[in-house]
Amino acid sequence: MSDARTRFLSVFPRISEEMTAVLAKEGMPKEAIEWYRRNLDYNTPGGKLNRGMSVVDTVQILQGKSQLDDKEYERAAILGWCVELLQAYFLVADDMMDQSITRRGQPCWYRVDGVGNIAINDAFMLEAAIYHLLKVHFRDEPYYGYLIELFHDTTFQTEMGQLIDLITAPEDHVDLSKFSLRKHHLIVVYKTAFYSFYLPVALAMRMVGIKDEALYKQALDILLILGEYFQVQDDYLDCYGAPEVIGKIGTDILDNKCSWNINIAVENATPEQRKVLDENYGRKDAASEAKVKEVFKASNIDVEGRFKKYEAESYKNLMKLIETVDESKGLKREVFVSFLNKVYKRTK
Ligand code: GPP
Ligand code: MG
Ligand code: MG
Ligand code: MG
Repeated sequence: MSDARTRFLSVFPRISEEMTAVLAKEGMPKEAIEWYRRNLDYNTPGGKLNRGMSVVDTVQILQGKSQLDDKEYERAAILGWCVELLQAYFLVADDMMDQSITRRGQPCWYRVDGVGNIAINDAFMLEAAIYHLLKVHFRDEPYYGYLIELFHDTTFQTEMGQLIDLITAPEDHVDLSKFSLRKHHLIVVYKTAFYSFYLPVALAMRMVGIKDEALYKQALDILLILGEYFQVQDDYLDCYGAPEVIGKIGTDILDNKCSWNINIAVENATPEQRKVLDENYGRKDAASEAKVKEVFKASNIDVEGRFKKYEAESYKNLMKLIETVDESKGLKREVFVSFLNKVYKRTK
């Protein structure tokens, strides 16, 4: 495990302690305290931690330091863990909505024995931890209001994205003519890019005291493109990633999702291939799913090949865009390069 990951993970037990102590102080019974601890531990720290660690990395880059001292590190890491708590909150809920089976190599939380619909409340309690931690650790900072606003705004944007993701994928009615790469673009920017890419960097920018609103706009413009690229990878891996590597079993074809793969297939399909897609996409059975995957493989469609091309082009375009950042204003190109390199050609 990398040193950076170990150091970031070492802050989590304190967060889990601090949050369960809140329930103890409120006089909650032991079962409730233990339930919350298990919820926090099961759902928060098991992922790649890219989002959370990017808060720390960005603070470090913007301050021009090779290492943050312990106090500075802890504060940046707490903000990073707030982003990971937001992610945990979304994933617990998303897995119920997508009827997913596994997440991070273990059963989705709602599928754990005895959890079920309680997972809805557990998701809310993961979100509540964010605002408690912000209050305890940042209330006296002049930028406290900005932190709260960033979490509220990006949460709302993500929920809008999740809404269009879900209503574009009705369970009882498959209509591929409703899909398009334009619609896909809107879905992925809202459901993923704001909270996964803009939020961590903007939090770090507030923390180091950047005030120039134009710099936030410039960061947003780059990070939304990076976030779109990341969600296209997620869509691609849903079909082509190895479940034991990505830690989850893909459900996009069964769920009738407006994913990148199906849009590429629809754009390039012959009428015969289109008929196969129309008859098999979004059906809840493995045989139909296999037929869709076969069409994805056809040489005129070649989702895999087109993805590799898209990936290489995205990297080139993003690097070009990053080069336009004028470092004399207080932003650093390295913030974006470092984030891009964390996700480029990822397999999980
Ligand atoms: C990723 O979609 C988007 C989210 C996890 C945001 C969920 C938002 C909510 C408001 C609950 P996805 O379903 O493709 O992710 P995955 O492939 O990891 O299930
Ligand atoms: Mg989803
Ligand atoms: Mg999902
Ligand atoms: Mg997905």
